[in-house]
Amino acid sequence: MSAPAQTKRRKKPSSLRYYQDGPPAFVDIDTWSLAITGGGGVDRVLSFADLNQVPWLTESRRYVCVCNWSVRELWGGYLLADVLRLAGWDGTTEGLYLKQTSIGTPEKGVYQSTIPLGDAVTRRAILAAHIDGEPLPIERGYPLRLLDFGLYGYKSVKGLAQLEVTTIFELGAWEKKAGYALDGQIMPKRYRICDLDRHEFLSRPGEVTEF
Ligand SMILES: Nc1nc2c(c(=O)[nH]1)N[C@H]1C(S)=C(S)[C@@H](COP(=O)(O)O)O[C@H]1N2
Ligand SMILES: [Mo]
Repeated sequence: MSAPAQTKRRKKPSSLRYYQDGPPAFVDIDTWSLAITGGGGVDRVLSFADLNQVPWLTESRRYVCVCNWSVRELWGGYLLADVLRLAGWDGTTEGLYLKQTSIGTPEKGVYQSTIPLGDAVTRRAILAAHIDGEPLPIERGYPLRLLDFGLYGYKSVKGLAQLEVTTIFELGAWEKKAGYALDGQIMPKRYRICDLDRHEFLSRPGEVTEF
Protein backbone atom coordinates (compact mmCIF):
# COMPACT_ATOMS: atom_id res chain seq x y z
CA MET A 1 0.00 0.00 0.00
CA SER A 2 1.30 3.45 -0.79
CA ALA A 3 1.69 6.02 1.94
CA PRO A 4 -1.33 8.24 2.55
CA ALA A 5 -1.15 11.70 1.08
CA GLN A 6 0.27 14.30 3.44
CA THR A 7 -2.77 16.12 4.72
CA LYS A 8 -1.45 17.73 7.89
CA ARG A 9 -0.57 21.36 7.75
CA ARG A 10 1.90 22.28 10.42
CA LYS A 11 2.70 25.75 9.16
CA LYS A 12 0.64 28.89 9.13
CA PRO A 13 -1.38 29.74 6.03
CA SER A 14 0.37 31.82 3.38
CA SER A 15 0.91 35.32 4.65
CA LEU A 16 1.59 37.27 1.47
CA ARG A 17 -1.91 38.69 1.32
CA TYR A 18 -1.32 40.15 4.75
CA TYR A 19 1.37 42.51 3.52
CA GLN A 20 -0.58 45.56 2.38
CA ASP A 21 2.46 47.82 2.11
CA GLY A 22 4.96 45.27 0.90
CA PRO A 23 6.98 43.28 1.38
CA PRO A 24 9.74 45.69 0.37
CA ALA A 25 11.69 44.47 -2.66
CA PHE A 26 14.92 44.54 -0.64
CA VAL A 27 16.03 45.58 2.84
CA ASP A 28 19.71 46.50 3.25
CA ILE A 29 20.48 45.42 6.80
CA ASP A 30 23.52 47.72 6.95
CA THR A 31 21.44 50.86 6.36
CA TRP A 32 18.16 49.72 7.99
CA SER A 33 17.38 51.46 11.26
CA LEU A 34 14.73 51.54 13.94
CA ALA A 35 13.84 55.05 15.12
CA ILE A 36 12.45 55.08 18.66
CA THR A 37 11.01 58.47 19.56
CA GLY A 38 8.36 60.18 21.63
CA GLY A 39 7.52 60.18 25.35
CA GLY A 40 8.95 58.19 28.24
CA GLY A 41 12.46 59.49 27.53
CA VAL A 42 12.97 57.53 24.31
CA ASP A 43 15.02 59.14 21.57
CA ARG A 44 17.35 56.99 19.55
CA VAL A 45 17.91 55.58 16.12
CA LEU A 46 19.17 52.02 16.42
CA SER A 47 21.04 50.11 13.76
CA PHE A 48 20.57 46.36 13.47
CA ALA A 49 24.02 45.92 15.04
CA ASP A 50 23.02 48.12 18.01
CA LEU A 51 20.48 45.47 18.96
CA ASN A 52 23.39 43.18 19.90
CA GLN A 53 23.63 45.18 23.12
CA VAL A 54 20.34 43.64 24.20
CA PRO A 55 20.07 40.03 25.50
CA TRP A 56 18.88 37.63 22.82
CA LEU A 57 15.95 35.39 23.65
CA THR A 58 14.09 32.57 21.99
CA GLU A 59 10.53 31.81 23.01
CA SER A 60 7.91 29.43 21.73
CA ARG A 61 4.72 31.46 21.64
CA ARG A 62 1.34 31.14 20.04
CA TYR A 63 0.39 33.61 17.38
CA VAL A 64 -3.33 34.11 16.72
CA CYS A 65 -4.91 35.66 13.65
CA VAL A 66 -8.33 37.32 13.71
CA CYS A 67 -9.14 35.17 10.66
CA ASN A 68 -9.68 32.14 12.93
CA TRP A 69 -6.32 30.39 12.84
CA SER A 70 -3.36 30.10 15.16
CA VAL A 71 0.12 28.63 15.13
CA ARG A 72 2.83 28.12 17.75
CA GLU A 73 6.27 29.09 16.49
CA LEU A 74 9.76 29.60 17.90
CA TRP A 75 10.52 33.30 17.89
CA GLY A 76 13.99 34.72 18.38
CA GLY A 77 14.68 38.33 19.21
CA TYR A 78 14.61 40.87 21.99
CA LEU A 79 12.30 41.83 24.78
CA LEU A 80 10.55 45.05 23.74
CA ALA A 81 11.24 46.55 27.18
CA ASP A 82 14.98 45.90 26.80
CA VAL A 83 15.12 47.64 23.43
CA LEU A 84 13.11 50.59 24.72
CA ARG A 85 15.53 50.89 27.63
CA LEU A 86 18.43 50.96 25.19
CA ALA A 87 16.62 53.87 23.52
CA GLY A 88 16.49 55.77 26.81
CA TRP A 89 13.08 54.69 28.09
CA ASP A 90 12.48 55.61 31.74
CA GLY A 91 10.03 52.75 32.33
CA THR A 92 6.84 54.84 32.40
CA THR A 93 3.75 53.37 30.77
CA GLU A 94 0.88 55.34 32.30
CA GLY A 95 -1.43 56.54 29.52
CA LEU A 96 1.15 55.68 26.87
CA TYR A 97 0.78 53.87 23.57
CA LEU A 98 3.29 52.53 21.12
CA LYS A 99 2.77 53.41 17.49
CA GLN A 100 4.54 51.05 15.07
CA THR A 101 5.33 52.05 11.50
CA SER A 102 6.67 49.75 8.79
CA ILE A 103 9.36 50.32 6.17
CA GLY A 104 6.68 50.02 3.50
CA THR A 105 7.19 50.69 -0.19
CA PRO A 106 7.05 53.86 -2.29
CA GLU A 107 4.03 52.48 -4.16
CA LYS A 108 1.95 51.25 -1.25
CA GLY A 109 3.06 53.44 1.65
CA VAL A 110 3.41 52.19 5.20
CA TYR A 111 1.42 50.03 7.62
CA GLN A 112 0.85 51.33 11.11
CA SER A 113 -0.61 50.02 14.33
CA THR A 114 -0.91 51.50 17.81
CA ILE A 115 -0.98 49.34 20.95
CA PRO A 116 -1.04 50.11 24.68
CA LEU A 117 2.56 50.26 25.91
CA GLY A 118 1.90 49.01 29.44
CA ASP A 119 0.08 45.87 28.30
CA ALA A 120 2.80 45.11 25.76
CA VAL A 121 5.50 45.34 28.42
CA THR A 122 3.50 43.29 30.95
CA ARG A 123 2.84 40.60 28.36
CA ARG A 124 6.52 40.42 27.43
CA ALA A 125 6.08 41.64 23.88
CA ILE A 126 9.09 40.91 21.71
CA LEU A 127 10.87 42.42 18.76
CA ALA A 128 11.45 39.32 16.70
CA ALA A 129 14.27 38.90 14.21
CA HIS A 130 14.15 35.11 13.85
CA ILE A 131 11.51 32.51 13.37
CA ASP A 132 12.28 28.82 13.83
CA GLY A 133 15.98 29.62 14.07
CA GLU A 134 16.24 31.61 10.84
CA PRO A 135 16.02 35.31 10.07
CA LEU A 136 12.41 36.30 9.36
CA PRO A 137 11.47 35.69 5.73
CA ILE A 138 10.81 39.01 4.01
CA GLU A 139 7.06 38.35 3.86
CA ARG A 140 6.98 37.66 7.61
CA GLY A 141 8.60 40.93 8.54
CA TYR A 142 12.35 40.96 7.91
CA PRO A 143 14.36 42.34 9.56
CA LEU A 144 12.29 42.95 12.71
CA ARG A 145 8.68 42.81 13.84
CA LEU A 146 6.91 43.57 17.08
CA LEU A 147 4.72 40.88 18.62
CA ASP A 148 2.39 41.30 21.58
CA PHE A 149 1.03 37.77 21.79
CA GLY A 150 -2.10 38.90 23.62
CA LEU A 151 -3.18 40.68 20.45
CA TYR A 152 -4.18 39.56 16.97
CA GLY A 153 -1.67 39.55 14.13
CA TYR A 154 -2.96 42.78 12.61
CA LYS A 155 -1.45 44.57 15.63
CA SER A 156 2.00 43.16 14.82
CA VAL A 157 3.81 45.37 12.33
CA LYS A 158 6.16 43.54 9.98
CA GLY A 159 9.28 45.15 8.55
CA LEU A 160 9.42 47.64 11.40
CA ALA A 161 11.06 51.06 10.85
CA GLN A 162 9.73 53.27 13.65
CA LEU A 163 8.36 53.07 17.15
CA GLU A 164 6.78 56.12 18.72
CA VAL A 165 5.81 56.35 22.37
CA THR A 166 2.71 58.53 22.35
CA THR A 167 -0.34 59.53 24.38
CA ILE A 168 -2.49 59.37 21.25
CA PHE A 169 -4.28 56.23 20.17
CA GLU A 170 -4.35 56.22 16.40
CA LEU A 171 -6.46 53.95 14.22
CA GLY A 172 -4.42 51.42 12.29
CA ALA A 173 -4.88 50.16 8.73
CA TRP A 174 -7.51 47.48 9.36
CA GLU A 175 -9.32 49.39 12.06
CA LYS A 176 -9.87 52.21 9.56
CA LYS A 177 -10.57 50.08 6.53
CA ALA A 178 -12.52 47.11 7.82
CA GLY A 179 -13.75 47.99 11.29
CA TYR A 180 -11.47 45.56 13.12
CA ALA A 181 -11.58 45.94 16.91
CA LEU A 182 -9.40 48.83 18.02
CA ASP A 183 -7.75 47.00 20.90
CA GLY A 184 -7.02 43.84 18.88
CA GLN A 185 -7.44 41.56 21.92
CA ILE A 186 -7.57 37.86 21.07
CA MET A 187 -11.21 36.90 21.57
CA PRO A 188 -12.93 33.65 22.58
CA LYS A 189 -14.03 31.70 19.49
CA ARG A 190 -13.19 28.63 17.45
CA TYR A 191 -9.78 28.62 15.78
CA ARG A 192 -7.93 26.29 13.47
CA ILE A 193 -4.74 25.32 15.32
CA CYS A 194 -2.46 24.82 12.32
CA ASP A 195 0.53 23.26 14.09
CA LEU A 196 -1.60 20.67 15.92
CA ASP A 197 -3.91 20.04 12.99
CA ARG A 198 -7.09 20.47 15.00
CA HIS A 199 -9.68 23.01 16.01
CA GLU A 200 -10.03 24.48 19.48
CA PHE A 201 -12.55 26.77 21.07
CA LEU A 202 -10.52 29.35 22.96
CA SER A 203 -12.72 30.27 25.87
CA ARG A 204 -10.95 33.28 27.32
CA PRO A 205 -9.38 36.39 25.85
CA GLY A 206 -5.63 37.04 25.72
CA GLU A 207 -2.49 35.05 24.94
CA VAL A 208 -2.98 31.32 24.51
CA THR A 209 -0.52 29.51 26.75
CA GLU A 210 -2.25 26.21 27.54
CA PHE A 211 -1.16 24.45 24.32
N1 LIG B 1 3.99 45.91 7.56
C1 LIG B 1 2.89 45.17 7.69
N2 LIG B 1 2.70 44.47 8.81
C2 LIG B 1 1.59 43.72 8.94
C3 LIG B 1 0.59 43.69 7.94
C4 LIG B 1 0.82 44.45 6.78
O1 LIG B 1 0.01 44.47 5.85
N3 LIG B 1 1.98 45.17 6.69
N4 LIG B 1 -0.53 42.92 8.09
C5 LIG B 1 -0.89 42.55 9.45
C6 LIG B 1 -1.89 41.52 9.45
S1 LIG B 1 -3.47 41.99 9.06
C7 LIG B 1 -1.60 40.24 9.78
S2 LIG B 1 -2.83 39.08 9.94
C8 LIG B 1 -0.21 39.83 10.08
C9 LIG B 1 0.19 38.61 9.29
O2 LIG B 1 1.41 38.18 9.72
P1 LIG B 1 2.07 36.87 9.14
O3 LIG B 1 2.50 37.21 7.75
O4 LIG B 1 3.19 36.54 10.03
O5 LIG B 1 0.99 35.84 9.15
O6 LIG B 1 0.73 40.85 9.83
C10 LIG B 1 0.32 42.11 10.26
N5 LIG B 1 1.42 43.02 10.08
MO1 LIG C 1 -4.88 40.13 9.26
